[in-house]
Amino acid sequence: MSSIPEKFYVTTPIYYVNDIPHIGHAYTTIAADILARYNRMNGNDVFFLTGTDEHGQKVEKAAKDRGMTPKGHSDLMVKNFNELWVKLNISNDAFIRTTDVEHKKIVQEIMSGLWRAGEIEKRSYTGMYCTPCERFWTEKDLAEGNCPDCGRPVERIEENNYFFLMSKYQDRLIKHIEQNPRFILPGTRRNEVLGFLKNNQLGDLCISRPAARLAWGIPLPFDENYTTYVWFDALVNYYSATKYLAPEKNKTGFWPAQHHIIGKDILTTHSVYWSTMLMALGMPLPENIFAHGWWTVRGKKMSKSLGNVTAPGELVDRFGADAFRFFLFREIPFGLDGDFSEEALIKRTNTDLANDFGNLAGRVLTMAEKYFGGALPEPAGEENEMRLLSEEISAGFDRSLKRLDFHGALDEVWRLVSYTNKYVDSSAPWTLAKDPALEGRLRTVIYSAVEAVRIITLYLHPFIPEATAKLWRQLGFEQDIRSFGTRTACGWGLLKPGVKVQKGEALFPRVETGDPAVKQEKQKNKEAKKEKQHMTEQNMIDLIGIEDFAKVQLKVGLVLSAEKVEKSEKLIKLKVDTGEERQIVAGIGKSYTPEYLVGKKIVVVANLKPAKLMGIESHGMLLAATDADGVCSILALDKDVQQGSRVK
Ligand code: ME8
Repeated sequence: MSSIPEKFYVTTPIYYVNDIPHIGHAYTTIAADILARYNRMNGNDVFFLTGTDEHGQKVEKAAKDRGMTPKGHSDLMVKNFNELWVKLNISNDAFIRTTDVEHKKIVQEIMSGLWRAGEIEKRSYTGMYCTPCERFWTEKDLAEGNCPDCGRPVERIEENNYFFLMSKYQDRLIKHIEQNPRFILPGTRRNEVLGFLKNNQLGDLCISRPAARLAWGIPLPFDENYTTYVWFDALVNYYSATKYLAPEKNKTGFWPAQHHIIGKDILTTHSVYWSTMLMALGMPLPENIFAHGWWTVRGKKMSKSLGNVTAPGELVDRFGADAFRFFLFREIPFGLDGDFSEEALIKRTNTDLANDFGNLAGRVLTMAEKYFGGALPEPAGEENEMRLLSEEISAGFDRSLKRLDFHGALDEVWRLVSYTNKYVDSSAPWTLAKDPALEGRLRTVIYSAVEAVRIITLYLHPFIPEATAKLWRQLGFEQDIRSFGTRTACGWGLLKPGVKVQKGEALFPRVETGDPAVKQEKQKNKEAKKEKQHMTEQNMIDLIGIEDFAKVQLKVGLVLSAEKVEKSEKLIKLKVDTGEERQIVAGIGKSYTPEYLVGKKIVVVANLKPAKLMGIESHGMLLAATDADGVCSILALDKDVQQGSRVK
């Protein structure tokens, strides 16, 4: 590790205070926490920021519904976030609120600067406005007359407003994304943004709301009849916090951020609005924006009306913060969507934490106590393979965390967990202990197993801080685990023979499924299954025989080229190689950019009669699924299969 501390600035979105925090909010915040802890352990100068977004119509409305002032409502809601972060062992260095006086002042300074520099213009504007999303849309953006994001009705509004001249930065932004492959991650999200920017004319951004319509926000410094658009105010938090909330020793030196961690829902505002705002201000862009995937609960969107919003605080009370934190990052690769269920959480806790890791730590410490009175024995030799594995993991662990591949980092650690479990089983210290001639071997086995547990403990600390801090003390360390670095202290042999180790209570007691709460969860799952079965039965009324299905010829197709059909929002014209070249017109333009599709292997109905869509011939049909929320996903293949192959 380099001895010069590097600055490491990581942020989460600032969450709206119109709702209570749920698993999704916890997810992003834990991700940032893991990175912050890992960087602190390795001697970097860390600033980890989270906070709340308190202005705008959503919050004003939520407060009104409760008969409160927006500020009073926000003060109460902020408590929910802060309490949850304490419960989850979130180690944020600061908590920003957009109602902070200092933040408001900085937003106004930035606004004035942009106004003076001619980056903002006043114009008359007519647009379709979605109140819940606080966004204007053009008519062609609308989905069947409704907001394309939330599906709710929009209102036509005409008014004078101020516009940030975002459009002029389009080419520079494309270049920046192309030249900085890590700027937007994962790669699929990067391609999405690039596709969008290359295929659409970027508009200017309306950054004001008439104060008469929306008073709850920061007044425009150059026109008091207007309030700053909530996103313009919110995005500035990442910079303003460095000015008044950053740790004293590096005040003002933290910008630009290393990582803005966000969910995929707010990728455009971050990658397009925020980046162009920074360009206009002549400020450096963040190094990376990482847009992670979406959590659902039993396949459904979390929503109050569906009654499936699982409160993370309750899960922590029942299963512990470590189990919850671990589950979220062990279960699903960061970037992909995931489905949450208590059953899966319990399974992970019991297998990985209780059995694999907890048991291993428990039994090696018990044996050290039993055979050596708790004094770590001097090994008679070195276990080279184990040492090499622990060194190999160190590189892999670092590489993974640099890419925010938490899942990959845990996979690396689990290689050592599995290896050590097998090592203990096959070395059978209980047999060695019976034969005094094998005492040297017994010393080597116990020392090596305890040393491996120590290394694993250190790696896991950013993920499961509570249990690992306890275990660290059981391993004989007086100094806090946080003062050891994964890069330096994970080297083999740091544990000195003679040190007193001791077994404590089980770190991860198995979750017994006889627990009434667990039973209740099982019951819920049963009901969900039943409902699904019922739906499937309903869908099976029109049964077809295999001979009917055989009439449909499905083939693998390679997309050779794709382009939008003019004057259509939905249609994309594709040239596809299905063994023979054909033209297909598909209604997937709202969900996919043509660029994304080129080079993809898809599934095509090959023996469909040709049809004309908006005057263009289509020879076949591409298969895609669309759910109740309008999310559309094309059927692609998970292995590379030759185009033209039959799908049966
Ligand atoms: O958008 N799965 O705030 P917000 C995964 N105030 N992550 C989820 C999630 C889910 N189901 N639901 C929410 C805002 N999240 C703005 C941000 S930033 C300058 C302003 C997480 O309260 C995820 O990080 O709606 C998502 O981007 C964020 O919460 C949205 O939080």
